[in-house]
Amino acid sequence: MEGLLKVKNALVTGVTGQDGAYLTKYLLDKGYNVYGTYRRLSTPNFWRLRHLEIFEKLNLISCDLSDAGSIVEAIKISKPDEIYHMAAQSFVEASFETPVSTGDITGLSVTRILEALRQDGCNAKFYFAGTSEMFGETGPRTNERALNENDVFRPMSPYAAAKLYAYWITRIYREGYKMFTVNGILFNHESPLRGMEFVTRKIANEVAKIRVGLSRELKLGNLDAKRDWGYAPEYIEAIWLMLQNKVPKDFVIATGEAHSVREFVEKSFDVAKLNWQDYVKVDKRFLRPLDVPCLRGDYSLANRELGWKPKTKFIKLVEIMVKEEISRWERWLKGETFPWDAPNYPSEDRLLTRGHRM
Ligand code: NDP
Ligand code: GDR
Repeated sequence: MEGLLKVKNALVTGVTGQDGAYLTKYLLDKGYNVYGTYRRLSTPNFWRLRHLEIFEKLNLISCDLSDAGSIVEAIKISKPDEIYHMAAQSFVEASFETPVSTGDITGLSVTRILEALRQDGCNAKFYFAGTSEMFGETGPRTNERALNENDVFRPMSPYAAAKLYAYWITRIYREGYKMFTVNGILFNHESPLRGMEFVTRKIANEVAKIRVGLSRELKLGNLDAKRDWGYAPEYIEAIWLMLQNKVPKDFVIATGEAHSVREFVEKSFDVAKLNWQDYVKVDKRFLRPLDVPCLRGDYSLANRELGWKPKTKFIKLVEIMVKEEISRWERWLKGETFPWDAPNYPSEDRLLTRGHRM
């Protein structure tokens, strides 16, 4: 009988990013035929897929989210049973610099995909990568209350506003056209494959460079912000479970704990056996026009209905990230080459734009 089971096709947008790469590996391991979209760049960006040793195993399709035709083409080529829409302009800070293109890529692209599916009569199940940032100001000032699927959304950035538009479009197509579309409301999830701009990877990388003698300071913005940080590979399982659920439904995925950026800094320097106060400087260029003070998630619905719960808690996550970064820089100093972004990453001092003018 096993030979008669149809191999499922999955279309994953944004396979060059953290979640797209982990999700592709997860689906390949489950026996899926995976089609992944990437956008044409002047220099290819496949280091995460090479790190996970899956670059040769997936089918790559060039597709830009601003280009509806390329989305239609990706659906035609892949004939998907399941679509995981992970691609986005995902950096909150950058959304203040490019609010219009963030609205287009992070928000409107979802309508492009759903409309392409509807017009094609394609029955693929659709996952949208929603975010805790949509809660924005609803997040309490302190971490006494965790947010769930019934809390009100009050976004505080162009990124969060774009995601909220896409969240509603996903629900509208579900209710209006009876399509199987779901919103994951995922809180921050991190890993050694995280983009370098995000605060956890930025901290882990700089602490490691200080440890091996390649840097002397770490410049950060708001140290008081609190986030609910989980381990990315575990969140991928929750994403998959949402599309296996009998009914299309939205779920919060989180650890249930919030910690401040300051705590992440302290624990990271502890792992490297250094005193954080000797190295950390607050630089106002890293402050945002608005910043959500605290986000903590209540994952009990996902626990009850999907059987999902987080395993890796805060201290372990910090340890995984800092140890991996120290090991990478040590290998690099020995002359080893391996798939990794850090050595080519310029100092943020050379990259900042809007912050310089504030
Ligand atoms: P990343 O920033 O690591 O990856 C984003 C992906 O989107 C990359 O593959 C990127 O391609 C692609 N992309 C960006 N712009 C375009 C475009 N115009 N056309 C085609 N592709 C594009 O994000 P994550 O993996 O961390 O997150 C995945 C998704 O989940 C995102 O939608 C994010 O907003 C959301 N999310 C993430 C959370 C987290 O904590 N990680 C929490 C909640 C939601 P390229 O490599 O070329 O830049
Ligand atoms: P976030 O992640 O905005 O929560 O969005 P990020 O790591 O960028 O910021 C977390 C908090 O740290 C504060 N912070 C700094 N942030 C950055 N990047 N750099 C700094 O130097 C710095 N100093 C302090 C920020 O102000 C903020 O409060 C992430 C993304 O993955 C989104 O795509 C996703 O939707 C949400 O998580 C959930």
